[in-house]
Amino acid sequence: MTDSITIALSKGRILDETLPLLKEAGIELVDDVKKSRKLVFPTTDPDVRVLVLRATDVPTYVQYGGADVGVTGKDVLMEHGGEGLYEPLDLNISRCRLMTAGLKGQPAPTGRIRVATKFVDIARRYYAAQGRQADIIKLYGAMELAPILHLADEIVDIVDTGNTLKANGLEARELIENISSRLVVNRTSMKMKHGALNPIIEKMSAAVDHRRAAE
Ligand code: PRT
Ligand code: MG
Repeated sequence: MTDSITIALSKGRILDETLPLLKEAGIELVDDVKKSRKLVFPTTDPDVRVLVLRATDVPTYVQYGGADVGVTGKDVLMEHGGEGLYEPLDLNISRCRLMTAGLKGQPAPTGRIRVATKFVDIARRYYAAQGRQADIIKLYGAMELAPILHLADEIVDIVDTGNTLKANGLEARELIENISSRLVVNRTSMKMKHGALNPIIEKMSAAVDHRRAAE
């Protein structure tokens, strides 16, 4: 029992890119995740099971040992803080950028500004490090609306192609961080289940390298 492994995956876009990597590490889900309402999935390895969670809950599950290993975005990890977690592997998937953005052609006013975001801690740290005064407004989605409706001067959000910003009359301003999904491991599991975890980490790492080489 000690060496059975629970892996917490992020549902949504990250899941689609994680499953092939896991497969290359020899772990395949028995059921079709997309069609199932299950939260816990058995795999082709009887000692490995998979949880499919909201991305923001993955670091929490791994931190408290509800899962030994997890996959989630660096943005989510930065906002969580990463306590109790090792981050041994950059999976190089679901890449995007965490940026500030605002109305096109209208730079933020000098002095105290309002910033709308779901990344409250990241935004607070970023503006403080810039020496700019910012009141952070927490939103859970559709951040692009905030500048349009004068709720905020800027937003902090994920940008990939930039199409969403453009479609809403916004433009990206400053890069806060380049983002990709990461493998995270519970600190205690890393010590106690080293024998079972190491081959998984190594095989996933090899799969990532193999893909990088093909890029
Ligand atoms: O719905 P929920 O609140 O749970 O989260 P979510 O919808 O953000 O989850 P999901 O499944 O989209 O995955 C989120 C994770 O994927 C993030 O934590 C990132 O690590 C990663 N990721 C990669 C992205 C994107 N690319 C991305 N483009 N997350 C979100 N977007 C969104 C962005 O928020 C914006 O609305 O796509 C839009 C921007 O895309 P472009 O191409 O128009 O610039
Ligand atoms: Mg979504």
